[in-house]
Formats: sequence, structure tokens, C-alpha cells
Amino acid sequence: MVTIQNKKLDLDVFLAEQKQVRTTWHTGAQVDFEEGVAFQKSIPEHKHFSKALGKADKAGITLIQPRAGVALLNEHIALLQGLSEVADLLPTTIDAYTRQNLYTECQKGIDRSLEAGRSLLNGFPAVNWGLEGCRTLAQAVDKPLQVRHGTPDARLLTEITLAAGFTSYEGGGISYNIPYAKKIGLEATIRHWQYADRLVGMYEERGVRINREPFGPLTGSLVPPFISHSVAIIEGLLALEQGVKCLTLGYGQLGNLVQDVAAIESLRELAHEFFQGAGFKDYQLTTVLHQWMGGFPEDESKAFGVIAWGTAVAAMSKATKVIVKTPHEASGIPTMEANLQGLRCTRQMVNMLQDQTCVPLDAVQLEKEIIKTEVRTVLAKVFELGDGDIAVGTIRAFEAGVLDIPFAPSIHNAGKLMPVRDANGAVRILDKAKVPMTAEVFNHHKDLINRRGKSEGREPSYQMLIDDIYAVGKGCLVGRPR
Ligand code: 8ZB
Repeated sequence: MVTIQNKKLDLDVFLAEQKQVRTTWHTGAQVDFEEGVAFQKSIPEHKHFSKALGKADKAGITLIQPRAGVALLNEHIALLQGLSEVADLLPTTIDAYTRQNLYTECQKGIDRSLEAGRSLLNGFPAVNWGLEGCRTLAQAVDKPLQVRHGTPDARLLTEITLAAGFTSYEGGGISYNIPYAKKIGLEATIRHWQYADRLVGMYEERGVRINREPFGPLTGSLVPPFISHSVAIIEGLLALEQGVKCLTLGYGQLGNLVQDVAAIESLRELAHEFFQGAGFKDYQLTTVLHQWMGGFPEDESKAFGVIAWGTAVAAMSKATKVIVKTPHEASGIPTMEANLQGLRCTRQMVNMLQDQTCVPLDAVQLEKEIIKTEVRTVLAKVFELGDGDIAVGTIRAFEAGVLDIPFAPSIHNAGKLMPVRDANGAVRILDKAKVPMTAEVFNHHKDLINRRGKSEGREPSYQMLIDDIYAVGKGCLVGRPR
């Protein structure tokens, strides 16, 4: 039985939980909400994430943001200061132990990194550095700063980083569970993220704007736009209910220009439709495009091709920001220099495209209508399953396979929906499994996939999908037999 609801958490319930959350690691005791509010209010405007996004949105430009995080505070500060030379917005990517709440392991990682003189963690362990360390970081950089992670239970991390002065926070109860965890229940993570959003809402009530960003690309493996849009809109609705006012919804580049531009444009329009439909008026909405999240070519020159193409889509669709990949993507965590190379490539593209507006192509309009129909069909079913409650509906929808994310590790995800590219490289649905789609739309997908099958002289199949998964890394978009 589902016991949670999409309802603003009761203040007493929240405060009692907060007491407990702050005891889960010793640095939790450093957090003082009032002091955090006061500090947030002292942050200069140019370092406020929501302000930077608002300005870019108004001007119709696309901001650029890297990913970056290392184990040691001083190294991490130096890294961000270096990236700050080119980036508009800064991240702090959190390490994998913190994401699993394994703070003792983090401490060992910090100690060993100190001994080794280099980072032995794959991100910045913000909980272990605590309020003080995170505050030092927030004060040392001169651009808006966001927490980027992948944490199913991020309650303590949220408490510490927001009080420390981060002005944006990534994640969500679905997008930081299903693509990241194997066994963690969806009800638990939705509840944990209601807590995080409620805390953001409390800052909002005190006049402090905190930007929230659900993680758009999910598994980054041929996720059709309507699936990631549905999840992004659900997480947006859940956040707004808890008092969040500033949302950035995301999407991962798939590679077909028409589909990608349509995806960003429809994401924005659909979000307004559903948010306003739910009675929300007072919110700030922006979008983010993630450069290709699937396998990258090893060859750095080829990687720049993928990076540039993603930037083209971000700029032409007027995404408010773009998350930047690096030429090291195929091998692992990038050096600062590789990260800067990705940023400079992206900067060049954004600048060149900023003065061009995408022609309103008929093909983009058609693609947008398809995505909109698909999302409306799925979300209508999710609301129906929840008897009008989107939190309840989401849990039941994953159980029923109505929401189904390709290639997710979670046992709470059906994993039956099968995407495949069409002959133009757009991602279509080969097997819709239990995901609701209108007959008209599904037939459109089937037609397009069959056309590709004919041109390749083979039946569309799971093999075709596997070929597509490896294609970009091997130098193409569509995984054609050779
Ligand atoms: C889901 C996000 C995966 C992407 C990058 C990966 C990949 C992960 C770090 C990082 C720079 C880090 N990523 N951790 N990039 N510094 N500590 O996130 O390479 O592109």
C-alpha cells in the first residue's frame, strides 16, 4: 500500500525529521537554518543561480556549465576557479560514497587523498567537509554554484550545502533513484525528495530563491523524449507542491536535430501546461540540455564533434543552459584542462549560434505535437492510477510499467520499453510494452522504424537497439550493419 501523498509536508513532521537527519553524520550539527538564510541573503546577485538563469532566459542566450568535483577542498576550489574562466555556471559534483550516505568511507577517501596528494574520490564529499568546508568553497568562487550528484537520500547533503551557500540543487525522487539504484524503493526516495524540496521551500518562504533541477537524462541511453519529459514534469509538480519556486527541467541530447530542438521546446511548453493546470502560477521555469550522455568516441577530436553538435541543439532550441561534456568522456573523470577544452568548444558554438534563431521548421512543429501527445497520454494515466495524486500515481505507474525507463538498473522499473533509432537517427519506440501510447502515435513510430529496417535489409529487433547504443562511440549516430 502506498502511504505517501503529493501534499506539502506538515511543518511538525518536517522539523522532527530534520532533527534526526542532522544526527546522521557529525557535521549535521553545524547546520543552523536561520544562519543559512542570513548567509544566503548576503550572497551577491551575480552569484545567484536563479538570477543568472532568469537573465539568460530573458536575453535568449544559453549559459554553459561543466561537471567537476575532487576529494580535497583546496584542490576543488582551485579546479572551480580554473573552470570559472570559461564557464558561466559552476557545479560541485559529489562523490559516489556520499551519494550512498557512506560518510566513513568518504573520510578514508579524504585521508588517502591527502596522503597521495591527489584525489582518490570521484567527486567532492560535501557532507564530510561540512558546513565550514562548503562555506569556504562557496565564498572562494565567484560564479553561481550548484550541487550535482545522484543521491537517493540526499537530505543531509541538502541541509549542509544550502546553509553553506549553494544556490542550486540537482536531483529528484525518481531521477536519482531509478537510473542510479538497484533496490531502493521509489516511495522512500520520493519521500526523501519531498523533504529536500520542503527545505528549499522554507528558504523560499524566507525570501531566498534556490534553483531546483530534476535530473533530465535519466539513464542517458536512448531515453525517448516523452519518457524523460514525463518524469521531469512529475518531479516539477512534486517540487512545486513543497514550495519550490524556481525549476530547471532537463533533457539529454539524442542526436537528431529536429527531435532534439522539438524536445527542448516542448519540454518548456508542456511544463507550463501541467504546472498551470495544477494551479501553480508563481514559479520561474528554465530548461537545460545535456550534451550526449551515452557512450563517447575515444578519439578526442571526434568527441569534440559530439560536444559541438549538442551545443548547436542547445543554442538553437534556446535551452537556458547546456551541461558540457569533455574530450575525456570515454575514459573517465576529466582533468581541468580537458574540462576547459569542452567548455571552450561549447563557448565557440554558443557564441556563433546566439545570433541565429532556428527557423520554425514544419518538421519541428510536427515532432513537438507528437511529443506533446505522448506526454499527455502517459501523464493522464499516471494521474488516473493515483486517483488524482501524482505521487501515488507515479509509484503505481512504475509498478505497472506505465512509466518505464530504458536500461535502468532498478528492480522497480519494468525495463520492457524498447527504443530504437529511425533512419534519421531520431529515437522511436519499437516495443511500447505497458507504456500507454495512442494507436496513431505508435503506428507513426512503427512506420518510421520499418522504413529503417527496409533500408538496412533487416527486421527491426533488439540487435538494432544494441547497434544504436554503440553507434556514437564508434563514430556514427545510427547503428547500421556494415
Ligand atoms: C550522470 C553524469 C555522468 C557524467 C561526469 C562523467 C559523466 C562524474 C565527475 C564528472 C567531472 C567529476 N562526472 N563525476 N565530471 N568531475 N567528479 O558526469 O564523466 O560525463
